[in-house]
Amino acid sequence: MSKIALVTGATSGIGEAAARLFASHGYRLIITGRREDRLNALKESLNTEVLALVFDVRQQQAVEAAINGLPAAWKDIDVLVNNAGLAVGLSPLQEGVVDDWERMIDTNIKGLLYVSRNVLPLMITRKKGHVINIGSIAGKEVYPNGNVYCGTKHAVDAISQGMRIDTVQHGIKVTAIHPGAVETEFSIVRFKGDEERANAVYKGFEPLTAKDVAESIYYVTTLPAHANINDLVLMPTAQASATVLHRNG
Ligand code: NDP
Ligand code: 8X3
Repeated sequence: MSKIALVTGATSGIGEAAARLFASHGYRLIITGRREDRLNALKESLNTEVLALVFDVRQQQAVEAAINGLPAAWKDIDVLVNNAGLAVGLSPLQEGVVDDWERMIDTNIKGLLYVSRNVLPLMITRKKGHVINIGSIAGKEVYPNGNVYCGTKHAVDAISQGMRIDTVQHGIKVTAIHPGAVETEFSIVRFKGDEERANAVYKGFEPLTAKDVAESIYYVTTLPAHANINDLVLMPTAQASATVLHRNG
């Protein structure tokens, strides 16, 4: 029986690329997100068995119902990619929009926790499984106006460490992958649909693509059973830190 990967936030960007890559390597896929039309289109385009689950990771009961309701043939999840996440806004803390903060905290921290809380017991029963949490360079450094987004990604870093400690006795692997700038819908979401502002983020240098990150996600699953990459920071060559970018022109 082929392995199963569950990818949250598979309707776009890194999650979609990861789903495509795992499918190309023969995995069966559980893909999740809120946009049902995109999930269905992705499902149709993948040459493997796919289960599409529409839920908002912020809704604890919906997450629990989706995972508990998995058909028996889909419960043996080998790889969980906790990818669903977002930044909303970029402003000084003292001018921050509380609703933006709540969206980031509820999605990036609580959503990741809800999904993990429901999937980990399934892995522990089988004494194997690999959880890959998508953090960010924003979880390693704090940059101006990044305050709450950086806070949520620092939390992903800490939660990944805690998850590794708590599940090591059960043979579970936990990897955190922290990308720098990746050109996806991320900045369009951050700037609330302002495409000009979003495009400016990636001007003058070559950012990572979603596929670049997907390849790292897949790579960490290919190590032998006794070896694990705990933490991986993946940057564009032109990016030295959260704030130091070498731009042409
Ligand atoms: P995209 O905006 O392209 O994709 C985000 C994905 O997250 C979408 O599939 C979206 O699905 C899903 N998502 C967002 N909110 C929710 C929610 N409440 N419930 C369920 N799914 C949700 O961005 P990226 O691919 O770039 O982002 C993926 C991850 O990578 C995020 O965690 C992000 O923080 C992180 N990251 C991104 C970087 C970048 O520069 N792009 C760099 C470092 C980390 P839908 O809207 O259909 O629900
Ligand atoms: C996304 C990268 O630098 O915009 O996590 O925070 S950054």
